Amino acid sequence: MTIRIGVVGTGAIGRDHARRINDVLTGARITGLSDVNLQSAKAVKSDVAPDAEIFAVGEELIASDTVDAVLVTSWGGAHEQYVLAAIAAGKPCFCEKPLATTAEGAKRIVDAEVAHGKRLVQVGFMRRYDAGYRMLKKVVDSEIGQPLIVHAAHRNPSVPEQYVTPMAIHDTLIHEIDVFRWLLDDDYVSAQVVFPRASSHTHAKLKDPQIVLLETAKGIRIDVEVFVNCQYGYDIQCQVVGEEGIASLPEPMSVVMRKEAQLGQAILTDWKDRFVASYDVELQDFIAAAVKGTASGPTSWDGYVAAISSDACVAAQEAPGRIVPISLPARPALYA
Ligand code: NAI
Ligand code: ISE
Repeated sequence: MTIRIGVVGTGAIGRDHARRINDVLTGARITGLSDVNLQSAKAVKSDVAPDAEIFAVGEELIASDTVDAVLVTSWGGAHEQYVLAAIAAGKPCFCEKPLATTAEGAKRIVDAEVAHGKRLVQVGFMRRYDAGYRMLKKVVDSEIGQPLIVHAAHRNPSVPEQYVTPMAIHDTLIHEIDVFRWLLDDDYVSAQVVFPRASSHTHAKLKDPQIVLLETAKGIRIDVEVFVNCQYGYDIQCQVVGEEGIASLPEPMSVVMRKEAQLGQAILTDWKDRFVASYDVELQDFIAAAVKGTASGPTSWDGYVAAISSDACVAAQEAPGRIVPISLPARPALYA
Protein backbone atom coordinates (compact mmCIF):
# COMPACT_ATOMS: atom_id res chain seq x y z
CA MET A 1 0.00 0.00 0.00
CA THR A 2 1.21 3.49 -0.81
CA ILE A 3 0.03 6.23 1.53
CA ARG A 4 -0.55 9.72 0.22
CA ILE A 5 1.19 12.44 2.22
CA GLY A 6 0.54 16.17 2.29
CA VAL A 7 3.22 18.63 3.46
CA VAL A 8 2.30 21.90 5.16
CA GLY A 9 5.32 24.21 5.14
CA THR A 10 7.67 23.76 2.20
CA GLY A 11 10.75 25.61 3.43
CA ALA A 12 14.13 23.99 4.10
CA ILE A 13 13.07 20.87 5.97
CA GLY A 14 9.64 20.51 4.30
CA ARG A 15 11.37 20.40 0.93
CA ASP A 16 13.98 17.94 2.20
CA HIS A 17 11.36 15.62 3.73
CA ALA A 18 9.25 15.77 0.53
CA ARG A 19 12.35 14.78 -1.46
CA ARG A 20 13.16 11.86 0.82
CA ILE A 21 9.57 10.57 0.77
CA ASN A 22 9.42 10.63 -3.04
CA ASP A 23 13.02 9.67 -3.87
CA VAL A 24 14.50 7.69 -0.96
CA LEU A 25 11.82 6.02 1.15
CA THR A 26 9.23 3.39 0.27
CA GLY A 27 5.49 3.15 0.82
CA ALA A 28 4.47 6.80 0.39
CA ARG A 29 4.06 9.57 -2.19
CA ILE A 30 3.67 13.31 -1.80
CA THR A 31 0.19 14.25 -3.08
CA GLY A 32 -0.30 17.65 -1.46
CA LEU A 33 1.78 20.76 -0.73
CA SER A 34 0.84 23.96 1.07
CA ASP A 35 2.74 27.02 2.25
CA VAL A 36 1.79 30.61 3.03
CA ASN A 37 4.46 31.38 0.47
CA LEU A 38 2.86 29.93 -2.66
CA GLN A 39 6.09 30.27 -4.64
CA SER A 40 7.84 27.96 -2.19
CA ALA A 41 5.18 25.25 -2.64
CA LYS A 42 5.35 25.65 -6.41
CA ALA A 43 9.14 25.31 -6.39
CA VAL A 44 8.96 22.10 -4.32
CA LYS A 45 6.34 20.70 -6.69
CA SER A 46 8.49 21.42 -9.70
CA ASP A 47 11.75 20.17 -8.10
CA VAL A 48 10.75 17.12 -6.05
CA ALA A 49 6.99 16.39 -6.04
CA PRO A 50 5.55 16.77 -9.55
CA ASP A 51 2.35 14.79 -8.77
CA ALA A 52 1.37 16.95 -5.79
CA GLU A 53 -1.63 19.26 -5.75
CA ILE A 54 -0.99 22.70 -4.29
CA PHE A 55 -3.43 23.87 -1.61
CA ALA A 56 -3.73 27.56 -0.75
CA VAL A 57 -4.72 26.73 2.84
CA GLY A 58 -3.11 24.07 5.06
CA GLU A 59 -6.44 22.99 6.57
CA GLU A 60 -7.80 22.26 3.07
CA LEU A 61 -4.84 19.99 2.38
CA ILE A 62 -5.43 18.17 5.68
CA ALA A 63 -9.14 17.67 4.91
CA SER A 64 -8.57 16.53 1.33
CA ASP A 65 -9.48 12.94 0.45
CA THR A 66 -6.28 12.78 -1.65
CA VAL A 67 -4.21 13.05 1.56
CA ASP A 68 -3.96 10.12 4.02
CA ALA A 69 -1.29 11.53 6.35
CA VAL A 70 0.25 14.92 7.06
CA LEU A 71 3.73 16.37 7.57
CA VAL A 72 3.78 19.67 9.46
CA THR A 73 7.00 21.49 8.64
CA SER A 74 5.90 25.11 8.82
CA TRP A 75 7.42 27.57 11.32
CA GLY A 76 7.08 26.46 14.92
CA GLY A 77 4.32 28.99 15.70
CA ALA A 78 2.17 27.41 12.97
CA HIS A 79 2.44 23.78 14.10
CA GLU A 80 -0.34 23.54 16.66
CA GLN A 81 -3.21 24.57 14.37
CA TYR A 82 -2.27 21.99 11.73
CA VAL A 83 -1.62 19.14 14.17
CA LEU A 84 -5.02 19.79 15.79
CA ALA A 85 -6.64 19.79 12.32
CA ALA A 86 -4.95 16.45 11.48
CA ILE A 87 -6.17 14.90 14.76
CA ALA A 88 -9.69 16.22 14.08
CA ALA A 89 -9.54 14.58 10.64
CA GLY A 90 -8.24 11.32 12.23
CA LYS A 91 -5.09 11.41 10.04
CA PRO A 92 -1.57 10.42 11.17
CA CYS A 93 0.61 13.51 11.49
CA PHE A 94 4.38 13.95 11.63
CA CYS A 95 5.18 17.32 13.22
CA GLU A 96 8.65 18.84 13.20
CA LYS A 97 9.96 20.14 16.50
CA PRO A 98 8.73 22.03 18.41
CA LEU A 99 5.31 20.37 18.69
CA ALA A 100 4.04 23.80 19.74
CA THR A 101 5.77 26.99 20.84
CA THR A 102 4.04 27.02 24.23
CA ALA A 103 3.42 24.29 26.77
CA GLU A 104 -0.30 25.23 26.69
CA GLY A 105 -0.36 24.63 22.93
CA ALA A 106 1.35 21.25 23.29
CA LYS A 107 -1.12 20.34 26.05
CA ARG A 108 -4.05 21.08 23.71
CA ILE A 109 -2.54 18.58 21.26
CA VAL A 110 -2.09 15.94 23.98
CA ASP A 111 -5.70 16.47 25.12
CA ALA A 112 -7.03 16.17 21.55
CA GLU A 113 -5.06 12.98 20.91
CA VAL A 114 -6.12 11.45 24.21
CA ALA A 115 -9.76 12.30 23.40
CA HIS A 116 -9.29 10.65 19.98
CA GLY A 117 -8.16 7.55 21.90
CA LYS A 118 -5.32 6.45 19.62
CA ARG A 119 -1.88 7.78 18.75
CA LEU A 120 -1.80 9.90 15.59
CA VAL A 121 1.18 12.21 16.19
CA GLN A 122 4.94 11.66 15.83
CA VAL A 123 7.22 14.56 16.80
CA GLY A 124 10.36 15.11 14.70
CA PHE A 125 12.91 14.38 17.41
CA MET A 126 15.12 12.59 14.91
CA ARG A 127 18.12 12.10 17.20
CA ARG A 128 16.36 9.11 18.78
CA TYR A 129 16.76 7.48 15.34
CA ASP A 130 20.43 8.42 14.90
CA ALA A 131 22.76 5.41 14.76
CA GLY A 132 25.33 7.16 16.98
CA TYR A 133 22.83 8.02 19.73
CA ARG A 134 21.41 4.49 19.55
CA MET A 135 24.88 3.02 20.04
CA LEU A 136 25.48 5.42 22.90
CA LYS A 137 22.19 4.45 24.57
CA LYS A 138 23.07 0.76 24.39
CA VAL A 139 26.38 1.43 26.16
CA VAL A 140 24.79 3.77 28.73
CA ASP A 141 22.11 1.16 29.48
CA SER A 142 24.54 -1.72 29.95
CA GLU A 143 28.24 -0.84 30.25
CA ILE A 144 29.11 2.19 32.40
CA GLY A 145 27.05 1.73 35.54
CA GLN A 146 24.62 4.42 36.58
CA PRO A 147 24.97 7.67 34.63
CA LEU A 148 26.00 10.58 36.86
CA ILE A 149 26.90 13.52 34.61
CA VAL A 150 26.40 14.49 30.95
CA HIS A 151 28.63 17.03 29.20
CA ALA A 152 27.22 18.17 25.89
CA ALA A 153 27.53 20.83 23.20
CA HIS A 154 25.24 21.96 20.38
CA ARG A 155 27.14 24.18 17.99
CA ASN A 156 25.93 25.77 14.76
CA PRO A 157 28.37 27.68 12.53
CA SER A 158 25.92 30.58 12.27
CA VAL A 159 22.19 31.34 12.45
CA PRO A 160 19.91 33.77 10.57
CA GLU A 161 19.63 37.41 11.69
CA GLN A 162 16.15 36.84 13.20
CA TYR A 163 17.44 34.13 15.59
CA VAL A 164 17.28 35.59 19.13
CA THR A 165 18.21 34.43 22.64
CA PRO A 166 15.12 32.27 23.51
CA MET A 167 15.48 30.41 20.20
CA ALA A 168 18.67 28.87 21.56
CA ILE A 169 16.25 26.91 23.74
CA HIS A 170 13.04 26.43 21.70
CA ASP A 171 14.77 25.89 18.38
CA THR A 172 18.15 24.41 19.26
CA LEU A 173 18.49 22.99 22.81
CA ILE A 174 15.10 21.29 22.40
CA HIS A 175 16.92 18.45 20.61
CA GLU A 176 19.08 17.83 23.72
CA ILE A 177 16.07 18.28 26.01
CA ASP A 178 14.33 15.42 24.23
CA VAL A 179 17.23 13.14 23.50
CA PHE A 180 18.59 13.16 27.08
CA ARG A 181 15.18 12.18 28.51
CA TRP A 182 15.27 9.23 26.12
CA LEU A 183 18.96 8.43 26.63
CA LEU A 184 18.76 8.51 30.42
CA ASP A 185 15.14 7.38 30.82
CA ASP A 186 14.59 10.31 33.16
CA ASP A 187 12.84 13.68 33.43
CA TYR A 188 14.10 17.11 34.46
CA VAL A 189 13.49 18.73 37.81
CA SER A 190 15.34 22.03 37.31
CA ALA A 191 17.13 24.28 34.84
CA GLN A 192 19.69 27.04 35.16
CA VAL A 193 21.38 29.17 32.49
CA VAL A 194 24.65 31.05 32.70
CA PHE A 195 26.18 33.29 30.06
CA PRO A 196 29.92 33.36 29.54
CA ARG A 197 31.68 36.20 27.71
CA ALA A 198 29.77 36.83 24.45
CA SER A 199 31.27 35.98 21.08
CA SER A 200 32.01 38.99 18.88
CA HIS A 201 30.12 37.15 16.10
CA THR A 202 26.75 37.59 17.79
CA HIS A 203 24.40 40.61 17.95
CA ALA A 204 22.46 42.55 20.61
CA LYS A 205 19.40 40.26 20.59
CA LEU A 206 21.30 36.98 20.82
CA LYS A 207 23.39 36.05 23.84
CA ASP A 208 25.85 33.53 22.47
CA PRO A 209 27.21 31.17 23.72
CA GLN A 210 25.14 30.02 26.69
CA ILE A 211 25.51 27.18 29.17
CA VAL A 212 22.37 25.35 30.23
CA LEU A 213 22.50 23.24 33.39
CA LEU A 214 19.78 20.62 33.84
CA GLU A 215 19.12 18.34 36.79
CA THR A 216 17.11 15.14 36.44
CA ALA A 217 14.81 13.33 38.87
CA LYS A 218 17.52 10.68 39.40
CA GLY A 219 20.02 13.43 40.28
CA ILE A 220 22.01 13.39 37.03
CA ARG A 221 23.59 16.75 36.21
CA ILE A 222 23.75 17.85 32.58
CA ASP A 223 25.69 20.78 31.17
CA VAL A 224 25.03 21.82 27.57
CA GLU A 225 26.97 24.51 25.76
CA VAL A 226 24.73 26.08 23.11
CA PHE A 227 26.90 28.07 20.72
CA VAL A 228 25.15 29.02 17.51
CA ASN A 229 27.78 31.27 15.93
CA CYS A 230 30.74 29.01 16.50
CA GLN A 231 32.00 29.62 12.94
CA TYR A 232 33.87 26.36 12.44
CA GLY A 233 31.11 23.79 11.83
CA TYR A 234 27.95 21.98 12.91
CA ASP A 235 29.16 20.05 15.90
CA ILE A 236 27.10 17.91 18.29
CA GLN A 237 28.95 16.52 21.30
CA CYS A 238 27.75 14.33 24.14
CA GLN A 239 29.72 12.54 26.83
CA VAL A 240 28.04 10.49 29.56
CA VAL A 241 30.01 9.99 32.77
CA GLY A 242 28.93 6.80 34.51
CA GLU A 243 30.04 5.29 37.82
CA GLU A 244 32.14 2.67 35.99
CA GLY A 245 33.14 4.38 32.75
CA ILE A 246 32.60 7.17 30.25
CA ALA A 247 30.72 6.90 26.96
CA SER A 248 30.83 9.44 24.14
CA LEU A 249 28.64 10.00 21.10
CA PRO A 250 30.57 8.79 18.02
CA GLU A 251 31.77 11.46 15.60
CA PRO A 252 30.16 11.32 12.14
CA MET A 253 32.17 9.05 9.83
CA SER A 254 34.83 11.00 7.99
CA VAL A 255 38.07 10.13 6.16
CA VAL A 256 41.25 10.85 8.09
CA MET A 257 43.63 12.66 5.76
CA ARG A 258 47.35 13.29 5.93
CA LYS A 259 48.33 16.12 3.62
CA GLU A 260 50.74 19.06 3.59
CA ALA A 261 52.11 18.26 7.03
CA GLN A 262 48.59 18.12 8.53
CA LEU A 263 46.56 15.26 9.97
CA GLY A 264 42.87 16.07 9.67
CA GLN A 265 39.19 15.17 9.35
CA ALA A 266 36.44 17.33 7.89
CA ILE A 267 33.72 18.65 10.22
CA LEU A 268 30.18 18.96 8.81
CA THR A 269 28.65 22.41 8.53
CA ASP A 270 24.95 21.72 7.88
CA TRP A 271 22.37 20.05 10.16
CA LYS A 272 20.81 18.47 7.05
CA ASP A 273 23.98 16.41 6.52
CA ARG A 274 24.66 15.61 10.18
CA PHE A 275 21.34 13.82 10.69
CA VAL A 276 20.52 12.83 7.12
CA ALA A 277 20.26 9.10 7.90
CA SER A 278 18.12 9.62 11.00
CA TYR A 279 15.62 11.76 9.06
CA ASP A 280 15.28 8.84 6.64
CA VAL A 281 14.71 6.32 9.44
CA GLU A 282 12.24 8.50 11.41
CA LEU A 283 10.08 9.14 8.33
CA GLN A 284 10.16 5.49 7.24
CA ASP A 285 8.94 4.70 10.77
CA PHE A 286 6.20 7.31 10.36
CA ILE A 287 5.10 5.74 7.06
CA ALA A 288 5.05 2.22 8.58
CA ALA A 289 2.73 3.36 11.38
CA ALA A 290 0.63 5.66 9.17
CA VAL A 291 -0.21 2.70 6.91
CA LYS A 292 -1.87 1.21 9.99
CA GLY A 293 -3.66 4.50 10.74
CA THR A 294 -1.54 5.31 13.79
CA ALA A 295 1.83 6.82 14.83
CA SER A 296 4.95 5.62 16.66
CA GLY A 297 8.24 7.19 17.78
CA PRO A 298 8.42 10.39 19.86
CA THR A 299 4.93 11.21 21.15
CA SER A 300 2.86 14.33 21.73
CA TRP A 301 3.64 13.73 25.40
CA ASP A 302 7.37 13.96 24.60
CA GLY A 303 6.63 17.17 22.70
CA TYR A 304 4.66 18.52 25.66
CA VAL A 305 7.35 17.63 28.21
CA ALA A 306 9.97 19.21 25.94
CA ALA A 307 7.83 22.38 25.82
CA ILE A 308 7.47 22.52 29.63
CA SER A 309 11.21 21.96 30.04
CA SER A 310 12.01 24.56 27.36
CA ASP A 311 9.81 27.15 29.06
CA ALA A 312 11.74 26.58 32.30
CA CYS A 313 15.05 27.06 30.44
CA VAL A 314 13.78 30.32 28.91
CA ALA A 315 12.72 31.51 32.39
CA ALA A 316 16.23 30.60 33.53
CA GLN A 317 17.73 32.65 30.68
CA GLU A 318 15.76 35.64 31.90
CA ALA A 319 17.24 35.36 35.41
CA PRO A 320 20.81 34.20 34.81
CA GLY A 321 22.08 31.94 37.59
CA ARG A 322 18.60 31.28 39.04
CA ILE A 323 17.57 27.64 39.43
CA VAL A 324 14.10 27.22 37.90
CA PRO A 325 12.12 24.17 39.04
CA ILE A 326 10.47 21.90 36.46
CA SER A 327 7.42 19.87 37.41
CA LEU A 328 5.39 17.65 35.13
CA PRO A 329 1.73 16.67 35.25
CA ALA A 330 0.72 12.99 35.34
CA ARG A 331 1.29 11.12 32.08
CA PRO A 332 -1.92 9.93 30.36
CA ALA A 333 -2.23 6.16 29.88
CA LEU A 334 -2.09 6.58 26.09
CA TYR A 335 1.64 7.40 26.46
CA ALA A 336 2.53 4.76 29.06
P1 NAI B 1 11.89 27.56 6.85
O1 NAI B 1 11.72 28.97 7.23
O2 NAI B 1 12.92 27.21 5.83
O3 NAI B 1 10.50 26.96 6.33
C1 NAI B 1 9.29 27.14 7.00
C2 NAI B 1 8.18 27.28 5.96
O4 NAI B 1 6.91 27.36 6.64
C3 NAI B 1 8.32 28.53 5.11
O5 NAI B 1 8.28 28.16 3.73
C4 NAI B 1 7.11 29.39 5.50
O6 NAI B 1 6.60 30.16 4.43
C5 NAI B 1 6.13 28.30 5.92
N1 NAI B 1 5.08 28.79 6.81
C6 NAI B 1 5.17 29.68 7.81
N2 NAI B 1 3.97 29.86 8.39
C7 NAI B 1 3.10 29.04 7.76
C8 NAI B 1 1.72 28.76 7.90
N3 NAI B 1 0.97 29.38 8.84
N4 NAI B 1 1.17 27.85 7.08
C9 NAI B 1 1.89 27.22 6.14
N5 NAI B 1 3.22 27.46 5.94
C10 NAI B 1 3.81 28.35 6.74
O7 NAI B 1 12.15 26.76 8.20
P2 NAI B 1 12.74 25.29 8.39
O8 NAI B 1 14.18 25.37 8.72
O9 NAI B 1 12.30 24.42 7.26
O10 NAI B 1 11.98 24.88 9.74
C11 NAI B 1 10.65 24.43 9.74
C12 NAI B 1 10.37 23.66 11.03
O11 NAI B 1 11.23 22.54 11.07
C13 NAI B 1 10.67 24.46 12.30
O12 NAI B 1 9.72 24.13 13.27
C14 NAI B 1 12.06 23.99 12.72
O13 NAI B 1 12.25 24.07 14.12
C15 NAI B 1 12.03 22.56 12.26
N6 NAI B 1 13.36 22.07 11.91
C16 NAI B 1 13.74 20.86 12.40
C17 NAI B 1 15.01 20.38 12.16
C18 NAI B 1 15.45 19.10 12.73
O14 NAI B 1 16.65 18.87 12.79
N7 NAI B 1 14.56 18.22 13.12
C19 NAI B 1 15.97 21.14 11.35
C20 NAI B 1 15.43 22.38 10.84
C21 NAI B 1 14.18 22.81 11.12
C1 ISE C 1 17.34 24.03 13.62
O1 ISE C 1 15.96 24.35 13.62
C2 ISE C 1 17.50 22.58 13.96
O2 ISE C 1 16.61 21.88 14.33
C3 ISE C 1 18.89 22.14 13.98
O3 ISE C 1 18.98 20.76 14.22
C4 ISE C 1 19.59 22.92 15.08
O4 ISE C 1 20.95 22.55 15.14
C5 ISE C 1 19.49 24.40 14.81
O5 ISE C 1 20.11 25.09 15.89
C6 ISE C 1 18.05 24.82 14.71
O6 ISE C 1 17.98 26.19 14.41
